Amino acid sequence: MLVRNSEVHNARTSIRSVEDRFNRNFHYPWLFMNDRPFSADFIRMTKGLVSGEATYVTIPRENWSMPDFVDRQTARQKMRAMAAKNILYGGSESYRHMCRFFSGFFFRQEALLKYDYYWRVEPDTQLYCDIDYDVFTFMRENKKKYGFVISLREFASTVETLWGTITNYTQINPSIVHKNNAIDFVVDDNKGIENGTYNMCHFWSNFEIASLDLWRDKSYMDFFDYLDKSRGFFYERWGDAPVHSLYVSIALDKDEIHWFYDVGYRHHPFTHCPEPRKDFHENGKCYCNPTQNFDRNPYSCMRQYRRMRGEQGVPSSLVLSNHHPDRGKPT
Ligand SMILES: Nc1nc2c(ncn2[C@@H]2O[C@H](COP(=O)(O)OP(=O)(O)O)[C@@H](O)[C@H]2O)c(=O)[nH]1
Ligand SMILES: [Mg+2]
Repeated sequence: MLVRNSEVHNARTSIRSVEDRFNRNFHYPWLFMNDRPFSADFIRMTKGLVSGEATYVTIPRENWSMPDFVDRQTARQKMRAMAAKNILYGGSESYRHMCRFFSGFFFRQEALLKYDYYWRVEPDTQLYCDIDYDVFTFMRENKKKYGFVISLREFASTVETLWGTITNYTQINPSIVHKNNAIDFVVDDNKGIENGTYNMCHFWSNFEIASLDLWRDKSYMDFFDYLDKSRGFFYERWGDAPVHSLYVSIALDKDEIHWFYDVGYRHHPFTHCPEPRKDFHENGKCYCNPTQNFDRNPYSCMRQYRRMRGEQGVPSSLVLSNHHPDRGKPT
């Protein structure tokens, strides 16, 4: 969890939820990361909630600052212009450090080096369903590298040149494109990388269960480096969610991506609530309201995800029919 000291109570909400629904049976360690040293109070207020070991990490300055190749003045100007257009977090420098950190640096933190998988947890989130299997074992045994719960559209004004930058990169490095890729999740009409444009779909990265080796791979680190040098983390406001999602959609086998359909989850303002009722609600497993399931919302990208999976033909209002491929997986 990346978190500020001031968010301690929102952090506690999320920790309690992950512990109650999952970790009380598994006791996985928690790692808290912050660009400032954690306060004694933050540590006192969180240590007692976790059932595994807790580690508190201060992020090195060089992973949370503007690199030399970014011009401060230009960055300031661009931020002011985006703020004037009321673009979400358009004027925030710290938000940009956060997005760049999740895109390029969290997985390099020394305290994470000994781990193979992580679950990203954000403050003020809720889990609504018991998760009674080991999600990390699930990832390993099923050869999954990236797991998500909610997908949706990005604000185009935050990533104006991201797609162009990435397609320049794939032209220079065509070998990063996997032959069984998930491009149809991010590009409509079967157009592929060369002819397509980005449809703004991405996995919502405030929840991620993924392989750390996915990001530690030279293939990703070179990709990140290219994006970083093109300065869009500061001159635009590239989010870690589209950066992760586009890489995953291009460079992974689509079967290495997993939709954690069974995880009821909320991060303001959206909820994923598994359906149908008889499987998830009438047996006491979940307590969210299925009618608030974001997957039913036209702004959700589950339709594009299902299309990419070759599951066309299901009306979007019934996205979550009984045909979901991951139902019945180990519990
Ligand atoms: N330590 C620290 N954490 C931050 C900062 N900005 C954002 N975060 C964390 O980064 C994550 C995303 O930030 P959040 O404010 O939730 O953004 P949103 O979910 O996109 O609205 C959360 O885990 C925050 O606690 C910051 O300046 N310092
Ligand atoms: Mg958040």
